[in-house]
Amino acid sequence: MRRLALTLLLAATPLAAEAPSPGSNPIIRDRFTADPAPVVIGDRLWLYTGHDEAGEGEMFNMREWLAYSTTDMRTWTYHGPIMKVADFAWAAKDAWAAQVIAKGGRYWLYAAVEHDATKPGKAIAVAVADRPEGPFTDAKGAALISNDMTPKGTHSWEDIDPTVFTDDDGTTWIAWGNRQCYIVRLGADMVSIDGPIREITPPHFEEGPWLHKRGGLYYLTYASLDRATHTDERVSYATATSLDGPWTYRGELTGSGEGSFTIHPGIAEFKGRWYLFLHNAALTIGERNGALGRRAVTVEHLSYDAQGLMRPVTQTAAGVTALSDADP
Ligand code: FUB
Repeated sequence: MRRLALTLLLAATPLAAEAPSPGSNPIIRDRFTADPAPVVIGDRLWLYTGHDEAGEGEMFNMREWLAYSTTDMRTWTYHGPIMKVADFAWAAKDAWAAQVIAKGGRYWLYAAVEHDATKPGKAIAVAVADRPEGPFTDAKGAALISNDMTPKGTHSWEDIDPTVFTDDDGTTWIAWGNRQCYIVRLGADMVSIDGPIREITPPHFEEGPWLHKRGGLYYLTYASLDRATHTDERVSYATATSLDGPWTYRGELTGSGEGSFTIHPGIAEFKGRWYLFLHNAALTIGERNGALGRRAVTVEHLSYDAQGLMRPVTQTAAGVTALSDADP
């Protein structure tokens, strides 16, 4: 009889939810994160993200940038907010997409923010730190790029989403944009531009460009929107044998992020493997569900075919805990 009661009790007890394996997606589950930007520094991969804090009815509420790091792509160390948009005295709000690179023994953060009323519109800020975990401080005391510097643009938020890339000759380039994509060489001081701003907008470009190089090929990967066929962003890319172009459109790399209008690529090679960071809106934290302004960073394996083209990537729950195409 006792045995029957125990069997009935066990049958009626719901199974405890299985804890997700470390490293499965989304990789950060205790806060909403967006716009992932990885960079390898020594034996760690650092990941800089925006912090989504939108309440009900809010589109975005982003006030600071966060940093995480890992040595194994499975377990992530949180380093806290590394900077707030309020630390740029000339900026009004919006800690939007950022990227950090190391150069000259220092760490340079380029970020999209809203400029104050003296130069209305979005702008690109630059900050510097002596360690990857910060503290980062405003390196220029003014915008590096402001809306008046791209007068051909059609809207006030075209100067967002900087990607920075140092070529083999040591020159650093910055590309950015929303609907128009621009590129310019950075000065050796990292806080000025050196040369004319050129427009390089690839097909269906929406925002979130990411520059990287593999072998002799340059890749411009970005959030794309083909308004004729879909309503949420996907990731597309183009390649070139020189940063001067011409860029060859290579089509879509991913579909859309679950529940998310935006998707934002970040690419890194770490310990001999390639990774594609993205975000979606599939995370729920307590009573807060995913939304346009409550996103979650994910990561997938990235691989290339014999021609150097990136193989299509699907956002998965298993993420990098699954075998990659590059695995035997
Ligand atoms: O996170 C705010 C904005 O949404 C970013 O700057 C865009 O790339 C999009 O993800």
